[in-house]
Amino acid sequence: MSSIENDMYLFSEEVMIPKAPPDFKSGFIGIIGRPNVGKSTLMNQLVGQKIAITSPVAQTTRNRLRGILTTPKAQLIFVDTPGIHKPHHQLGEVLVQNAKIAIESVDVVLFVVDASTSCGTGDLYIADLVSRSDTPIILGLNKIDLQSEKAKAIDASYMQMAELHKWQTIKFSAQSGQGLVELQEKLIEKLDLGPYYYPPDLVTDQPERFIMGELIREQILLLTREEVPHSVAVAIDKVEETTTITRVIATINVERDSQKGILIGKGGTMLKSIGSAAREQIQKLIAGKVYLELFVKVQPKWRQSRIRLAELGYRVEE
Ligand SMILES: Nc1nc2c(ncn2[C@@H]2O[C@H](COP(=O)(O)OP(=O)(O)OP(=O)(O)O)[C@@H](O)[C@H]2O)c(=O)[nH]1
Ligand SMILES: [Mg+2]
Repeated sequence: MSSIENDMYLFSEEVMIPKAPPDFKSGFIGIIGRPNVGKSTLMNQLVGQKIAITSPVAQTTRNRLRGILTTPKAQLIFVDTPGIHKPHHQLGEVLVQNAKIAIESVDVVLFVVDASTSCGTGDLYIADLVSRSDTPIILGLNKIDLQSEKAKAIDASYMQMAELHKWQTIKFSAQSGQGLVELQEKLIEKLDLGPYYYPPDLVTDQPERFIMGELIREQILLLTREEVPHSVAVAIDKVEETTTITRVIATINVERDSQKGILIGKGGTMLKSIGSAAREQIQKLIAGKVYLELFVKVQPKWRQSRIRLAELGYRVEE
């Protein structure tokens, strides 16, 4: 970033960032937790736009994603991470490695747990991991809308963990929005004075192409079953904009012929359903008409190969 005038900074070739007022706060907040606890749902709610895909299937998120919330007082940059779990293959290892890097590189860790069930070994494993770093930690109890009469016992199981590590706690529902204003306030309290890192109206650092690929993958997660979802990687091959329509061509990579068969479905019905649902989502993203063409390709063992993972857009750290 280079200084242009006293009150503006050059962010990219076209975008200028205003200089923040003297009492402005900013910083990076890592959203960490087990798979499926609602990390991506939370980030989408906080920034007010769907930038990360979500699904009832564990291990939905694959890359660290930034979501940006700018208020008059502060700029909060959320880093959504893949759920931390015991890895079984190279992709799993890359995902967990990415989450660990996030813990070290942020100003605050928001450790999210699913408060519709009690604290489990997966949470304790992460507690141990995050407590080894010097980054300040807040424990966030999510899904309180699902809490039943057992709420007290459930809360106590998490409070015990928080007291042990002297962590602040906060309860909320990423889905209903309950408690999120308080969460925002608490996070701002933890941040230091700082500049705008991004233009105030930007909500993510991800290019549109990446989100398009994710929206296609989301429909695959929602519409197919069993081993297919985790064997899929989507590559956007082409985006052509005309004045009336945006043409998107994408390839869905799978590992086996059988998965290709499931994805295409009888007479192409499955691929058609995925395509039309994804097209609607992409239309919302770009606020315009979309023509989506999908291809399915077998790439044996892409999850085992670090080179293929990098080619498919995963951050593979040495
Ligand atoms: N009832 C309820 N459901 C929620 C809440 N937050 C998230 N969910 C649901 O929980 C499921 C998982 O949400 P995600 O946001 O994909 O979870 P994640 O932690 O990002 O999962 P990974 O990316 O796999 O690590 C989805 O079906 C969400 O709709 C909540 O506050 N209440
Ligand atoms: Mg996620």
